[in-house]
Amino acid sequence: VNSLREISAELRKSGPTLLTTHIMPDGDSIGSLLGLGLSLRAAGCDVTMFSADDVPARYTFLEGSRQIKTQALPAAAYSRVVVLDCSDHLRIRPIWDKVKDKYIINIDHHPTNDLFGTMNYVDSAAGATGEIVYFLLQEMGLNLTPDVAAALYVAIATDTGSFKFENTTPRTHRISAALLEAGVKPQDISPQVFDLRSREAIFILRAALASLEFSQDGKVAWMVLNEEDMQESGAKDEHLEGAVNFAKNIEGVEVGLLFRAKDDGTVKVGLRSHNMDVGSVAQSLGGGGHARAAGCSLEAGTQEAINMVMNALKAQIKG
Ligand SMILES: [Mn+2]
Repeated sequence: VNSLREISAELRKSGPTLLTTHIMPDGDSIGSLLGLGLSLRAAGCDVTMFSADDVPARYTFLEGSRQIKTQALPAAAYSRVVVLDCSDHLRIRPIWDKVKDKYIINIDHHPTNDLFGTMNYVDSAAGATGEIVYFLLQEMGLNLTPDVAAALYVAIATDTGSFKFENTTPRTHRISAALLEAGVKPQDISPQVFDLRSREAIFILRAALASLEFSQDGKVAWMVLNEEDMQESGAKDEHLEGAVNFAKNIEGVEVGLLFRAKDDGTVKVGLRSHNMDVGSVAQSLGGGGHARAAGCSLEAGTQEAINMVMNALKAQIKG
């Protein structure tokens, strides 16, 4: 891997620079994109910021977010392409064919990063790519404007789950302290980024909670949603984000499940746990994911799907 000094030197060279991030961008990708993009632009660099998918509404309050081009990649003879928060080229597949022969600078914190860049800087100890961008700006001697600081704060606060996940380190907090000194007001950012819910999301959550059931020992809690619930709530799948955690976070519960019956005869299952490896459980059912957050899709009726998952959970406990 390369050093931030080498990357800084490359970014100082002339010629247009494309900055981009992964599909379905999250707070870290948008925050890192804006943090680096606005800084380079202020330093006089010719920069295009691009996201193949639209900027999620909850991040459009960030200054400069409307300067991010979306959908179609603006044509230009880019001298280099900086890819942020992206573990492999499939995560930028809409533009990969157009950029694969360019000089690619890959900046990321995913331990699974496959070093697809010409230059690579991957620090899996960083809680967010935003932390790396912070050090890159320092290396380049660029000032933290309040707008840049807000973008990097969003990057770090979202990827660390509001500083709650195990990737939150003393360094994370030291960087955040510097961002607050540069003008970030957490009370202005958190309501927008973390607390705001659409009506659709609340309506579908109400339907999910109304369906809540528990296993006999109380350690598994599950909720069921069907197409009718989705239509009545006006909800799309994106509005289900986080709903399954309401089952997981109930006192005494170890595993929370959300069953979403679709009209095509499949049931999408979300699995969340405190300690149990539900990734293996999902895998045994043809799905996958992480140890404490996983999913699978079953061709079954709802009750059959519930039985299948309960049996797979029992098998995991025995095994
Ligand atoms: Mn990230």
